[in-house]
Amino acid sequence: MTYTVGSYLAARLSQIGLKHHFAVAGDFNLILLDELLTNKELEQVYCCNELNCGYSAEGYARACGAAAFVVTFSVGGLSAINALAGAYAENLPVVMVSGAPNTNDYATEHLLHHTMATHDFAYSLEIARKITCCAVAVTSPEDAPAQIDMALRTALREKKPAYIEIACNIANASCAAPGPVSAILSPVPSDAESLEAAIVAAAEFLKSKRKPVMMIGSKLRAAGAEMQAIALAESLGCAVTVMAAAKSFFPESHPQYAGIYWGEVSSPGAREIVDWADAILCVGAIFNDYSTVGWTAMPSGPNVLIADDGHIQLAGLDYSQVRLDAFLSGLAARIERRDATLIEYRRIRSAPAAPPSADPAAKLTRVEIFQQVQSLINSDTTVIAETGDSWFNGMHLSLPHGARFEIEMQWGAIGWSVPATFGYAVGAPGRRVIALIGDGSFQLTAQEVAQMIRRRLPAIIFLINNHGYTIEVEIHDGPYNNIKNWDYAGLVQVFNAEDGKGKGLRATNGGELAAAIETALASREGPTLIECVIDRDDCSGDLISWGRLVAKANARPPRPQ
Ligand code: TPU
Ligand code: MG
Repeated sequence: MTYTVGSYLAARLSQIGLKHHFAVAGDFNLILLDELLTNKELEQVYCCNELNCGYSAEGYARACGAAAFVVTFSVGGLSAINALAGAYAENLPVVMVSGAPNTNDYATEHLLHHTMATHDFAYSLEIARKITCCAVAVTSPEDAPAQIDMALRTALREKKPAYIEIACNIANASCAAPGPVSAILSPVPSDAESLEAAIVAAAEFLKSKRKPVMMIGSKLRAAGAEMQAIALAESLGCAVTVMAAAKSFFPESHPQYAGIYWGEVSSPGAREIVDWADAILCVGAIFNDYSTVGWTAMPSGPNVLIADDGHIQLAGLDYSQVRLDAFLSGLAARIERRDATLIEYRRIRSAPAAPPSADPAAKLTRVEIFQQVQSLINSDTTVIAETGDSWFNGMHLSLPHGARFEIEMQWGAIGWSVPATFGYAVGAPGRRVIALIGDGSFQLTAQEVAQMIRRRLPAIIFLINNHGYTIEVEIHDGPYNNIKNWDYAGLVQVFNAEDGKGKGLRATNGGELAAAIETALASREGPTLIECVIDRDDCSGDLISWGRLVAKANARPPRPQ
């Protein structure tokens, strides 16, 4: 078989396990798209715009471990930058492939369309360098295989996005055949001495403690160490709390699960048990202003052990080039049982009282919505929670074994969840994908519902219409938090046009919501959007408390000079 630069890229994407790539066409990438289409193992999936295309790939990477998307030069690529930087923040290997100008036009007096009418064509690559772990421009078929391999290898190793720009007249040029895929997939091993030293030091540290607790963070999945974290937890026997951004990365059905740790807005008992502990094992944690609730809940000091992929810190010691999976499983084999925090957690946790069933004709409330959403969640469900009160409402959902939860808490860009739901559903067709989205967020990327309709994906979108940017209202209110209302349910009809099977429904009371959910479950040939209409001030108590503390952190005056 002979290869072109484009079919080489397709072969590599397929070899690393992708079955799809996302795309928006443009003249600089059309030949490349043709070449990608020659690979029958790889399906091309289209999006309405490049930002959504990037988020779709980001959602796909959450389901499948990696993703790729193709855009045209500059006008496409710059739109997708937000999603690419988001993939960096969220530790997802998303590869953005951009078409690029004909090589004959570089370093000439020519001006090109889709540029700023200057002779600089390098700015896309330069911007990409800032927000990816590897950015390459392919302008010769001889160099293409090595450049493509380097970008894919770096992205997969670092769990960060990469950028590959391919000149439009190179995409179908002949190039060498790919070698073994292990050149891209082989992992970087730990430094054996550092690993051993880190395990010995951590085992000593734990031996000197009576009440250790584990805290699971969102970098655990990227490190591929979820099973090893369970093994360590079981060997230690302690309580295991999970940070909000890592919900579902440690199973909530596990007997040692001790709730969501999120400072003042933790689930019952989780904050108390962390405060009570004499050692905190932070595994893949990210402590930022939001996760520490405006810097009010930041574990620090000599009792904290920080375990990240590539990096272990404790008691004034620092070990680098240590793989997290190897560290956790190595440590699990060397420690003594320390279950005091689990016993204490079971004493202090107070199960939240189940709200009384609402009159089906009573005006819809947030509490009623989430009670009904809860009853939908089974082991095949993935919940996707958008920035807004959906973050806080989502935290209260209890996940049975196998259920997954996706949240974009580090990047926190509203609008992410509509295309991410689309991408996730493309990547995980067997799962029930449920999205929780506020009205304000939905307005940024609404059109991607059309692609769910096009591919007949039965995702269920709960669009919470509280008539505004409520999360911002709770941080700081003003006229800018009011938004134009839409007929959200009616929008689905617009997207259906002549051939779509999507459903748009509106619920203003519990009875209507229950009926809408039944319709959604029976609907296998397209998405269902359920607009849930509630009062503007009907938000979670956690959002109010968190918003007050975040506002306080934002309002700190400048330090005196
Ligand atoms: O439930 P609720 O009302 O809080 O959610 P909704 O209606 O989706 O409103 C979200 C409001 C919001 C804004 C405007 N949350 N964060 N922001 C700031 C923001 C602006 N632009 C981007 C791309 N991301 C943001 N987080
Ligand atoms: Mg809203």
